[in-house]
Amino acid sequence: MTTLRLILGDQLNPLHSWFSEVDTDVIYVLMEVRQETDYVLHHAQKILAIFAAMRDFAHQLKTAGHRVHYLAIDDSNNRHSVPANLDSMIAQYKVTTFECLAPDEWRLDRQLAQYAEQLDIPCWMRDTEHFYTRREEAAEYFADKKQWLMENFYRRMRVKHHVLMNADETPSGGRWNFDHDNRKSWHGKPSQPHDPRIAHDHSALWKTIADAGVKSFGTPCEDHLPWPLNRDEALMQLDSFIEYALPDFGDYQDAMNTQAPRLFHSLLSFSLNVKMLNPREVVTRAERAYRDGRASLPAVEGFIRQIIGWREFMRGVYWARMPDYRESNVFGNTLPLPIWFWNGETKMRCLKHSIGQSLENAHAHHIQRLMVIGNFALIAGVNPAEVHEWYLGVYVDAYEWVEMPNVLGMSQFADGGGLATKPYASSAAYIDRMSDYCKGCHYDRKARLGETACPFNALYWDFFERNAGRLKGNPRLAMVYKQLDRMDGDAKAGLEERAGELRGRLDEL
Ligand code: FAD
Ligand code: DLZ
Ligand code: SF4
Repeated sequence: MTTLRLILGDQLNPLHSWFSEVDTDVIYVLMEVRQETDYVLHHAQKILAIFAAMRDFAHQLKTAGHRVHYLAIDDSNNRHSVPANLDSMIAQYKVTTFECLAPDEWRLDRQLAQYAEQLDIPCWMRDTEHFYTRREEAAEYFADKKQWLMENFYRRMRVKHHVLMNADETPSGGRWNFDHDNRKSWHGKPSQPHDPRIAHDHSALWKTIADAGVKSFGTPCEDHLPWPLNRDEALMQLDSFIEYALPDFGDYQDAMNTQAPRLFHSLLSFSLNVKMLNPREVVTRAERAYRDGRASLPAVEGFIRQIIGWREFMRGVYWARMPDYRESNVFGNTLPLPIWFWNGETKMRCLKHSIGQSLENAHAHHIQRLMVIGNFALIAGVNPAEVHEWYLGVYVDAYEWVEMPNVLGMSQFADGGGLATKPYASSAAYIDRMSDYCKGCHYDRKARLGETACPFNALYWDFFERNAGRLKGNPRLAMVYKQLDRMDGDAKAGLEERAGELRGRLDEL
């Protein structure tokens, strides 16, 4: 009797119950396949980090005594599709049972379910033992509610999992949410903590990937790959975050600065999403820092909300809405993604920095993703499917279950408000308040019209004017439409003309 157990590249959890005992009748398989490298154009660091982490994981399993079959990208027996490789292995090892861990992506979930259906041996799909919630849990919670509000879901999670709660079921500090205290811009103090990540030399692996013909973009950083490649490294990074960055996380959560790409963010999304870290241990350590007086409640609450709130909520949205979700485009946007998304060469300093940093580091923090890059694509009217593919490829932490609701729902409002109560659109004023981008920019942040007027300004007003039919009745946008209604006809016509001219030449901005 032989069992084959498949481990995907984002299922690298050494604490999974599968591994609690060694069974020589069980073979674990990991595979580097073109099916997964090529379904979207990926950032080089994303491919490199996943392969290096998969190899490290396979090595750890072998060291612990497990039987492992690792199919490398250049293995001559590699058929480069998950089902084809499984077929080969089932035949080779005379497998009598097939098991996998529930994939987090709809595409693979379907593929493995269909594969299992046609096998004539028993098949089991196991839980990854990673998330707080089941796939359907958010949908069950919102079944009888008018709108999916993250805040309601988050409060329920706090109570259910007893996170930052008092014994009498009231929230610690008497408040659920400290968001309003967490909006400072950053001017150099306190200093950005040092980057806790270890640099790895993976030049040889990078050469193998390139020689295999895998296409990618962005800087590979093959001789100093900075992403944690196993649980020990991820835990070191977590410790460093809790000690040096968490205390200031809340205050500067929304800040952006050309001199500080990391600010006080954790850089833990890769370790979490490939499951080296469990969200529970991250939340427990953050809460402990508050209880021990090492970090304030607004900082810790702000951080924990991202994990038990946004992260689990987005996953619930994904499973509730797929597969139709990927077609979302309520504004009917059709413009192609500007060319500078691939090279960062734009005169708009905010985008040059945010996209440049994404291409260099395979990472940008939340407000850069939302209020600079996503905001521009939204108000310019770029096709959301193209925006989604770019985000899915560029970030080291991008997996469809978390990326798609963030991009199509939160950032592009392409689902018509399924999860955001209003579009995250802003003019230059917001970007200027939260960053140092506008100083030194080719464009004038205050001007709306004229050759050097900041493109965000005319595009912002034009976005609301163009989409008034859909958005004007939204009470959260009453102020915006009041201002638009107060504008005289000439002012509106000027903005429309300027926006039309900008939308006609996005590549040149
Ligand atoms: P921190 O700021 O330190 O936050 C801590 C953790 O909270 C993160 O590691 C992450 O696990 C979680 N988190 C924070 N915000 C969110 C959120 N909105 N949704 C889900 N989890 C969240 N996150 C991804 O993990 N993968 C993605 O592909 C992704 N795409 C995004 C696309 C857009 C348009 C936007 C606006 C956000 C996206 N996010 C995504 C959320 C967020 O930007 C990243 O999780 C964060 O920047 C990762 O860096 P960090 O670990 O330093 O995060
Ligand atoms: C993202 C990715 C890449 C680039 N390559 C592989 C791979 O070769 N083998 C693999 O098992 N996983 C890879 N991954 C991660 C998968 O795409 C991920 O497991 C799915 O997106 C499911 O969430
Ligand atoms: Fe961006 Fe406009 Fe500011 Fe330039 S002026 S950095 S384009 S918001």
